Amino acid sequence: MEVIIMKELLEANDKLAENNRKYFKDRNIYAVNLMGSPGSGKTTLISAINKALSDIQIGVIEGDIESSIDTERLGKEGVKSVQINTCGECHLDAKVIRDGAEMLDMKDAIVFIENVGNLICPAEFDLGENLRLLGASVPEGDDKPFKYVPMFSYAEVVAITKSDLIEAVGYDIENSYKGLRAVSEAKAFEISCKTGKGVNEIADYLKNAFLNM
Ligand SMILES: Nc1nc2c(ncn2[C@@H]2O[C@H](COP(=O)(O)OP(=O)(O)OP(=O)(O)O)[C@@H](O)[C@H]2O)c(=O)[nH]1
Ligand SMILES: [Mg+2]
Repeated sequence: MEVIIMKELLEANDKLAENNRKYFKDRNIYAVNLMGSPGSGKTTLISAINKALSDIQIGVIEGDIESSIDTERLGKEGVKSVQINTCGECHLDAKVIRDGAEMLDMKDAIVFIENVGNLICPAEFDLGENLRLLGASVPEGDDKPFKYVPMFSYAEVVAITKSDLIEAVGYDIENSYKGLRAVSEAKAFEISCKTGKGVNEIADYLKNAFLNM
């Protein structure tokens, strides 16, 4: 019985995600579903990309279980953002993304959807995004692609964040690529928002994808 309910729930979500895709297309929005563990550097990455892309409008739909810390932080930097509190839910779904997109009310923009910090559940929910981006931070360990296969295989682009900490935490980057390549052909960027490494590269990648969609 539980299996049937879950299947129905995901099918209903997929229909709403298709509507979202049309909504984003009609408004010339390139939507990026940014997933990753709690504290993997998602908001910091959005902030850095926003600074790198001064000629492109950026909007953010922020998903958190509680609080508006991330939207307040982005607001101070002049980034238009809306906050969704899931009140305990471990992922965002297509319904709340539509509500968030209407609140954000933007067009001709790259819109980041910062998903709830979680390396498991968000990989089951299509939001109608254009791109699934995973922020996988160095302090989490190089073995994560081997252990969280659904998420690493769901992502179309992987940002290896906090690369300035590679030596400090003994991160074996070859091992992380070995795990990633076993399950995915996702494009990978090595990024540090502290030193700026890789920020312009991922920003340009998103800009090109937006301008050529
Ligand atoms: N050393 C280093 N620290 C970073 C980097 N990026 C982010 N951080 C730090 O990592 C911590 C978490 O960053 P956030 O951007 O808030 O992470 P998040 O994924 O948005 O966190 P949640 O929204 O709570 O899941 C903060 O203390 C950041 O300053 C980086 O490139 N290098
Ligand atoms: Mg955040």
